[in-house]
Amino acid sequence: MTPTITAFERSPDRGRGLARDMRVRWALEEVGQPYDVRLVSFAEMKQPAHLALHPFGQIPTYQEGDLTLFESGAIILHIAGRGAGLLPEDPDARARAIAWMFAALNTVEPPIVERSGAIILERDKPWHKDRLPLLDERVRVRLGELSARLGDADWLDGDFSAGDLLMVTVLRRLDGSGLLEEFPNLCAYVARGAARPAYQRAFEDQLAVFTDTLSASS
Ligand code: GTB
Repeated sequence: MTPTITAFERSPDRGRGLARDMRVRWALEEVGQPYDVRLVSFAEMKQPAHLALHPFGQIPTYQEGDLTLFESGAIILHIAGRGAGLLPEDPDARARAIAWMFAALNTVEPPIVERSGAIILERDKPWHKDRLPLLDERVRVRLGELSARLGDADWLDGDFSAGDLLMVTVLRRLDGSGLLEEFPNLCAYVARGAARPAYQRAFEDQLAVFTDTLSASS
C-alpha cells in the first residue's frame, strides 16, 4: 500500500528542505518506496481531523493502511525496518545505527532547534544579543564532538544508514549560520549526504511544492 505523508502547504523555509517532511521523503526515496503527499495549512494542522493523526498538530505524519505514525524519527525507523538500505542486517551494527538516529534527534538537534527558535522568536528582545553567543557555543560543543567522532570517515558507523540520514538533515538546519563551516569534515559529510540521488529527488519534490504555490499565486 502506498503511504501518504503530510507536509506544509507553505513551508516557511521556502522549499529549502529544512522542514521535517524532507527527512521522511528522503528515507522513502532511499528504500525506493513510492508515496503520496497531502499538503496541510497551519490552520488545518490544528483542526480535529489532523490532531487525530498527530497529537501535537504538526507535520510530518505517515499513513499506511490502518497504521498512522507521527514523529519523524519513528516514521524513519518504520520505513528503515521495511525496506533495504537504511539499517544494517547485522544486529549489533543495526543497534548502533539506531543509536545514531537517537543521537541526531536527542543530542544534536535540540541545541540547534533552540538556537533557530531564539533567532526567529527572540530577535527583538534586549537580551538576544547576549544569549545568542551562548546558544552558538552549545551548538559548537556538539559539532566539535561529532566532528571528532566522524574524523575522516564517510559515515558515522560503516555504511550510510538512517542515523546518517537524520544527522545530515539535522545539520542542514545550520545552513547560513557559519557554525558548520568551523568543521570542514562535517561540511563534507552534509555535502556527501545531499549528493545522494535519493536526497536530490526528495529535495526537488519538496521544492516543487513551493515553486508550484508561487506560480499558482502569480
Ligand atoms: N519532533 C517532531 C518530529 O520530529 O516529527 C517535530 C515536528 C515539527 O516540529 N514539525 C514542525 C511543525 O509542524 C515542522 S518541521 N510545526 C508547526 C507547528 O508546530 O505548529 C520544523 C521546521 C519548520 C520550519 C522550518 N523552516 O522554515 O526552516 C524548519 C523546521
